[in-house]
Amino acid sequence: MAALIPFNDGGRRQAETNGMNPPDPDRPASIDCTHVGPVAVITFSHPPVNALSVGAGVIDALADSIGAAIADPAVGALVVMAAGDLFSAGADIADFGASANKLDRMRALTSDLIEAAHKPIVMALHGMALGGGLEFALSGHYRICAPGTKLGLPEVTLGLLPGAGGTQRLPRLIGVEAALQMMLSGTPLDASKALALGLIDRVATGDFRAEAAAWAKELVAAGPKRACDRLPAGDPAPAIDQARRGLDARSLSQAPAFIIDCVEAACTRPFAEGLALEKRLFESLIDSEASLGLRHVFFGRREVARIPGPKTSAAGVIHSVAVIGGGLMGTGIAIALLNSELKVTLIEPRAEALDKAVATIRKTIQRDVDKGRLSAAAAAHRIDSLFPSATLEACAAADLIIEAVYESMDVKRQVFVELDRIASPAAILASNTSTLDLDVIAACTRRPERVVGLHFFSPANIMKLLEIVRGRRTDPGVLAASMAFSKAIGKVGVVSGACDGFIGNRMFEEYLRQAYFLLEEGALPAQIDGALENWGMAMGPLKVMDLAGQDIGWSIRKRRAIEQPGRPYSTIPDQLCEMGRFGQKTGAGFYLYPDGRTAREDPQISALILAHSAKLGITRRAVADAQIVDRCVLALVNEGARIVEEGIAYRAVDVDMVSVFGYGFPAARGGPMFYAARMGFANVVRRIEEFAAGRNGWAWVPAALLRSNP
Ligand code: 3H9
Repeated sequence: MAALIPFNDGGRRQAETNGMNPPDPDRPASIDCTHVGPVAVITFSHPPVNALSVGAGVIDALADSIGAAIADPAVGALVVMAAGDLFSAGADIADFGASANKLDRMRALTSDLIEAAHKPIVMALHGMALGGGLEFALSGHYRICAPGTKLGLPEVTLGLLPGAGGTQRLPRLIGVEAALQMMLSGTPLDASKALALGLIDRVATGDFRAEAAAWAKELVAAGPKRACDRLPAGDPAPAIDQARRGLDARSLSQAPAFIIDCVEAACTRPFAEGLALEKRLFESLIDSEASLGLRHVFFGRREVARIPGPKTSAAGVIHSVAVIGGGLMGTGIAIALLNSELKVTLIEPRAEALDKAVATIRKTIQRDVDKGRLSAAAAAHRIDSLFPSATLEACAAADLIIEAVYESMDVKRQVFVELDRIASPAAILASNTSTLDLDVIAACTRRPERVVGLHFFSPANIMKLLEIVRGRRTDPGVLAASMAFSKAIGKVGVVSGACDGFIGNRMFEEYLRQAYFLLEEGALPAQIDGALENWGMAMGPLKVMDLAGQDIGWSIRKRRAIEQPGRPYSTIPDQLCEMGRFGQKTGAGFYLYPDGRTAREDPQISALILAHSAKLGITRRAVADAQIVDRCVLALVNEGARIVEEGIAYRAVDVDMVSVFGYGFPAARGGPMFYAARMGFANVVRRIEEFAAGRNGWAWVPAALLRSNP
């Protein structure tokens, strides 16, 4: 039986090496030192992203090499640079299981060796300098960049703060406001902006490596220049106050607040004290639930791209795509593909619907131009890459065909019979179905091995998740090509076996079932949504259904009543639908939407719910927010475990990534399976057994996998 791995460390075993990320023989770290006249040029390499790993020996090797060059009387200046495509993606995240003082080696390298050196040290950056990589560069006395280099401190996205001097050096270099902006957003700057702010000293005009060495030679006489010698310029109070006011009270991570504390210390306390505070707060964050969850998601989204089994090469590269269906879904998919610079043929037989789809696509692309996110030339190129057509024949040359027509087996069958006739033999035929049996769809063709499900989430140009559904006969090469396609269009692809609802909707159904039962027992919509939103869900379940359209759930429940008569739902949402309250699109659902978007509680719905409880003979009780969270979230957990148990998901992490990237589950909680692991599987089972003894306890049979994991 599969294991529910509690912490995903990117596939590496932390325990064996006292928490440090061990050297990986496939990704050897190396260091090289050459001399150009009086300049020692030190080049480090640690594929694939030059992570500054303590466990893999990168930090010690850098310290040895830099230390030796500083001590060498023949050396007048040093240049530090990296091999490969980028300078460094930062500290090695897989090192973070280590005891805190191991990371001190990185702090010693930057502060005690590099910054304190009596010879000038030039950091020569290219590609990207992120996190600890940028902090390492900031400890150098001078910085030169290749054009286009990105510089950023994205630690906040991992629930951390820059912990190797970044919070102290950055405000001194670029000022408090810009430093806060950079560290609180985590968004990198490009080289020209970095130059304007004073983060770097030069942008190379030619070969940055040669220019760095030549510059270092000139700097021999100038000697080192240190950022830590002065306090940040100007009055820091307004920027710090503004940043504090901007903190999100609902954030599960303390990192943003701690970053502000560190910057305040940089402005008011001696450098060494600021560094000490930064280290203490970094260490308190590293074991925080939010950072553990966010790091799980960091590795998890990469882990799900690895399809278990023998390594298979992708069955073709996808250059051109045809999308069939110009409805909401087809239009969104077309925009997502155009945004990824693909050629898209959009096929819609109804002229009016096709015109509407093309107009929406143009409008959406233009909005990016208006907001300054896209140049007019790039927008024109995207529009030119769209080929609208009314006939299916137009998909004959496409590498990938995505069917996004009405969710009816009869309609889809007809489309796939035609596609089989028209599409090139090398094409991949994909269905965007969210519920129908992919094997039945594939069986309509003479090439079921080339049929796959590509389940986009609405709006397809925004939502990150792509469920890649493998039918019984889907070729592994087609799955591999679909995964590569998913990465190419910037989605998080997760493979799901074929079953009703796949991974995400299957879990969501159990979650909703509990939300509706809680309405019958004593809660009202705003309490349920509020409890789950305060816990971190992007949107409460009842608001989600109002947004998606109550009629969608209604048709599924009608089908379920026939398929699963022993698993009833509350009839409250059906009563809403009978009143024509389909959610936002009709201005009313569980809530009223006077402006079409903002939910307002409706006393009529409260009365309806109370009357419904009375009709069922239920004495309504006060339901605690914590119980709402437990019931709804553990419903996700239990169904998720069952999905892993049945092999629908390869691993627990697949369930987590579907929930985080498709259903608004808080990334800082890692995903339902990660959350369950943190709670302890035995505690999860105990809670489920308590629910099983309560009202509608039939819905609570603990998944065997939960019981089998300690
Ligand atoms: C930090 O620096 C803390 C310090 O302030 C304090 C220290 C005291 N560590 O993303 P990709 C792996 S916190 C370990 O697929 P891309 C990644 O898992 C760090 N591993 O490539 C993957 O492994 P695999 C702050 C890392 O081209 C492989 O490298 N820095 C790290 O799509 C390829 O990665 C960040 O938050 C790492 N730091 O994107 C930046 N980074 O092949 C994190 C990557 O086994 N990194 N890996 O699946 C990134 O944002 C992206 O990797 C990057 C490249 C944009 C650089």
